[in-house]
Amino acid sequence: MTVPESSWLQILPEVKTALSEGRPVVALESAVITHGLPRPINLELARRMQAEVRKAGAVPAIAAVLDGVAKLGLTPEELERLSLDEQVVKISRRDFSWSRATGRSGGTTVAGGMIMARAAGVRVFATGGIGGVHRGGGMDVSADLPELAQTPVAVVCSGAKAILDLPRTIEWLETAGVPVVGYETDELPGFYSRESGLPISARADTPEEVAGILRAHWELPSAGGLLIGVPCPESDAIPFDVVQEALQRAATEARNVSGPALTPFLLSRMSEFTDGRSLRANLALLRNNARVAAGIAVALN
Ligand code: PSU
Ligand code: MN
Repeated sequence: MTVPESSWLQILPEVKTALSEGRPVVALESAVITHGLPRPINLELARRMQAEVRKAGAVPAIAAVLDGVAKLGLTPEELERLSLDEQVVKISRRDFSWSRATGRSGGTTVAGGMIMARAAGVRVFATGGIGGVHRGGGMDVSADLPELAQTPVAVVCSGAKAILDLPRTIEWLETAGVPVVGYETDELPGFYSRESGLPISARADTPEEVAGILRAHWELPSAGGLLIGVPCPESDAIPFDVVQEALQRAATEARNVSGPALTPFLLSRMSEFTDGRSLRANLALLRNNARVAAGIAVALN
C-alpha cells in the first residue's frame, strides 16, 4: 500500500516500511505515558508495550507530538525525551493546531492518536482506557467519544477509566453506533477491575473473531471506530468494591479540579488510596492490551 504522508504527520521509517509492505502495525497512545503514569515508570512501560507488540508479530508505533510535529512511531531517543520531559502537554483533537503553530511537544490522547493512526492507514490502536462522560451533571465529555464515532480505528483498551460515569459513557457509545466488543468477556471491563456490570454489544474470544467483526464493520458506509474491551489480567486486577471506595475518596478531593487536569489528578490519587495496586493494575493491563492488539492486527492482515 502507498503510505500517505503530509507535512503535519511524520511516520517513522520502520513503520512506513511495514505499512508499505502490508505488515501489521499497532499504534500506541502516549498521553497515558506523559500524563497517566509517574516518571520514570512511564518510560519503562512504553518500552514494554512496544516489546509486547513486537513479540506478537507486529510493529509498534507510538503516536505523539514533538516540537509541533505529529509523529507516528518514535525513535528510542524521542521516546525517552517525551517520557521524561515535564513540560509536555496533553494533545487531543482540538490541540493539534496550536501545538503545531507554537512548536510544543505532547502526549496524544486516544482521540489524538486515532486521528494520526487513521491518517497513516493504521487500523489498530492500543491503550489503557478511553476517556468518557465524567461524573456529575456537567458537560465534561471526552473528545475520545466523538472520535470513536467518526474515525475507523479499533481501540483496544480495558474499558473507560473507572473514574468516569461508565453507564452514561456506554449509552453515549450506543447512541453514536460504536460497537463495544468484549474480548473473552460478556461485560465491559471495569479498567482496574475485570468487571463493571455493564453490557457490551458483542463478544469475541479470539483475535480472528475480532478481526472478522472489524472487517464487517468497515464494510458499512461511513463506519467509524470500535472499542475492544480486554479485562485486566487476573493476577493484577482489583476487586470492584475496592476500586469504588478509592474512587469515592478521589472524587471528593477532585471537586476543584477540572478540564484536562482532572484525569491525571484522579489517577494519581487512586494510586495512593490503593497503596499502588491501581498503578500495578494499570501497568499490567497496558502491556496485555498491547499484546492483544498486536494479535488482532496480525489477524486483520
Ligand atoms: N487512561 C489512563 N490514563 C490516561 C488516559 C486514559 O489510564 O491518562 C488519558 C487518555 O489519553 C485518554 C484521555 O484519551 O485520558 C482522556 O482525557 P479527556 O477526558 O481530557 O479527553
Ligand atoms: Mn475531559
